[in-house]
Amino acid sequence: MTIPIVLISDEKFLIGTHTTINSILINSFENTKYVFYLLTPETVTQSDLANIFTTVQKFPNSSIEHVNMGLKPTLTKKNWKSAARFKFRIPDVITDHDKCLYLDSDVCVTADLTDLFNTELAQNYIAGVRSFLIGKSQNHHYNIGLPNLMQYVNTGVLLMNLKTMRDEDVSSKFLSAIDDGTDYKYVDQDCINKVCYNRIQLLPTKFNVTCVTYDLLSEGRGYTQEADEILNNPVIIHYTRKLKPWKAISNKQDLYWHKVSPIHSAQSYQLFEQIFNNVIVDKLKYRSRNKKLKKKLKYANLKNQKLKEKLTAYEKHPQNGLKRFLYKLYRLINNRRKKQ
Ligand SMILES: [Mn+2]
Repeated sequence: MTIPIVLISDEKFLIGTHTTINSILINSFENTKYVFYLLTPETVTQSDLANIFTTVQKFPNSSIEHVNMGLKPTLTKKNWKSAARFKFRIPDVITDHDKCLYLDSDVCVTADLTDLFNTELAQNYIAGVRSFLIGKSQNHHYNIGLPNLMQYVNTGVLLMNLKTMRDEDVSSKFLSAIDDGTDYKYVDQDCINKVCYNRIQLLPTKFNVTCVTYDLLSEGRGYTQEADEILNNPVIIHYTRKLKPWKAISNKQDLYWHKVSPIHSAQSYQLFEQIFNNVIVDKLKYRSRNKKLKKKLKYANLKNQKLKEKLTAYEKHPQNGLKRFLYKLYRLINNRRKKQ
């Protein structure tokens, strides 16, 4: 089974793309062939992509192709992500396939994607997971000119019916939707949902578990029927928070990102997890003494045993600045220095 997967990234997001791709590869079945298409603006060079290519080459079943999309589109709206325009062009760019999966670079995958890819699309343009946004703003459909939000999907994970979209020139419809005078809140997501309305198939929530979904369900709210499966066996986790998991770690879900990140060694991850569990889960009640902690960490190197001992002493770390603390740890594990 060959599964084409489309990703879009600029130079800043490549760290996410790399982990997304690695998570797919390490969880794939033996006979699944992934063909990645990485769409970037022209500012992304071959050397920026060297690490990602090296990762893909470790899996002889899979391959990756860099698609230079030219200039970064100019932003006419504040909430308009430049990558979105590239997303609209996918049906016209990926002409070798009738169907593909599109994934954001802030998702990670925990299982093989053959089942998801085999979802029958019939005449629908796309399949996606219903957005939890629905609960947050009741008038959203009215604002974007839709009768309801029953099929309003999160566009970070999409199964795309490329053939039908090409036949009906959906790319052009996306592009004209942007400028139809509507005041979109989530520009690309709104345009895609608007144009595809009535031609959208819903997927089980486990295929796009966003931070919002995760938080709601772990608090015992939301769809209860699927809750256990979504919380314990999500197929795709989507880190929708502004603070991405490669910038800070604040919960268990963020920790999984680091488990599948190609940057870590298994050992450093284990240590990381151990510290996380000690620090976050048990020690939240301790008061803040952040400065001292920072000073200590500055001279530490997590990879050696001495530091491991030192870290036991850090358990009295602050509740404030928890994210910073974990971020520091993350940097130390990777021997990264902050660029000044
Ligand atoms: Mn996303």
